[in-house]
Amino acid sequence: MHDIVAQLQQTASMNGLVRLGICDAEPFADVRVEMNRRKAGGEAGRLRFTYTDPEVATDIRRTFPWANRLVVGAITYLPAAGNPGPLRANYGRVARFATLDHYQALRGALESVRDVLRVAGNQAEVLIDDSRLVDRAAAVRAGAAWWGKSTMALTPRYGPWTLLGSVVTDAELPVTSPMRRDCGTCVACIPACPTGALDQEGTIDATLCISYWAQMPGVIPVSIREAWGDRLYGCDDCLDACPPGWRWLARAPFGAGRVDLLEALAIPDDDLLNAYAHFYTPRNDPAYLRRNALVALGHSGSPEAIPVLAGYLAVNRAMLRLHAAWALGWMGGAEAEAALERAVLSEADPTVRSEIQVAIQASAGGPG
Ligand code: B12
Ligand code: SF4
Ligand code: SF4
Repeated sequence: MHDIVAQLQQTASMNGLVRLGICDAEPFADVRVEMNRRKAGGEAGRLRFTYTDPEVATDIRRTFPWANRLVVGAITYLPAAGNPGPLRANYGRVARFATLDHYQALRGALESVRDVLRVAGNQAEVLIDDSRLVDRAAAVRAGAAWWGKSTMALTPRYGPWTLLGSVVTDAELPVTSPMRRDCGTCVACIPACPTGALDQEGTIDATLCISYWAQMPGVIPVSIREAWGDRLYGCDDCLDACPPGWRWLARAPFGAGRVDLLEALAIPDDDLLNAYAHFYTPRNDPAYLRRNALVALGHSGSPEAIPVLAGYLAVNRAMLRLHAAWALGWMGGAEAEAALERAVLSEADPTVRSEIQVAIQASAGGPG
């Protein structure tokens, strides 16, 4: 038995996993209670994934009745994912977990772990970011990480900069102990969150989280747009603030993970979707990538961005006209105001029209 554990550990590290732990497959009853509480209180918003059915997500035997163990792996996407550095005109930021399809490397590594188990005659399946398992709960139980107040699972040396996945198996493997660590008196992530989504109890109101809105359909609430900054996808502020990850983060090269927003807004739909195929884009509708880019451009746009935003005041999709109007209002100035004044004359949609009117007021007070 110890031979196979040693083999699993060796396979894991040879394939780039920074941590491997093993836990039992009993239901995560406390996680289920917390998920149902958040669903009932509205803090899960319109999240699907694990929230589609918390009973299933917190009891792996509902999916795999033969499950005995979860072999949990963590991979780090730093330093390769880089550090976007300070704001750059007309550029946006992608959260590091999504600068590339880092899940691919995790999947490859866990498939190798799975194969070791299968060759030894066991059943084994890989689950990553799957609606049937809460990855962080498994990682914490298996001693691959500990809970942070940001709700991130933190791993020694790498802090929050990991992605997590599991191999579920019927093998009777010895389990690893959970880590005896916690955040102590640190609360750095809580004020670092630009929207106040976190609290000291280690919980999150997803409806306030920028990362949530970057992957939700519909109109982004104004308060979230204002806090959005130059993000195209995801948010790393609570991770950046987390001291256990600082030394690892310091190795990341500056300037990586920046996206030319003017280009993103100019290219055809298919090219845009292909460029960001590894993002979770609602309904695979490129309009939501454009929506995010418009809000980001409102924060990082130079005068060169104004004609591009003005062009979006004339597109067919009301949702895009609305966000373009907001971005022009947020940038402010005479040129933005003139574009909005022209657009309001022909705008037929009452919601967009009133957004344009608000933006005209805002732009009049803007930098110019
Ligand atoms: C839904 C989801 C989201 C939602 C909701 C997040 C959330 N916290 O629930 C949104 C869209 C907001 C999101 C954002 C992000 N996500 Co996400 N997401 C998921 C997903 C699909 C399910 C998460 C889930 O079911 N949570 C259930 C709830 C109940 O868990 P929890 O929030 O962690 O709550 C626990 C803690 O609060 C703890 N707790 C309770 N009380 C207390 C008290 C104290 C003092 C402490 C310390 C802890 C504590 O117990 C709670 C219950 O167990 C998982 C993949 C998966 N299948 O698991 C990825 C996952 C969690 N996401 C991930 C990532 C990388 C992110 C982002 C960093 C991406 C980004 N850069 O934009 C952000 C981080 C935002 C944040 N602070 O959480 C990684 C996290 C890796 C890690 N090392 O933790 C995961 C595991 C994906 C993966 N396979 O690697 N995500
Ligand atoms: S990802 Fe950003 S918005 Fe979401 S909780 Fe963390 S800091 Fe707040
Ligand atoms: S910033 Fe501090 S409180 Fe927040 S998760 Fe990291 S160690 Fe915990």
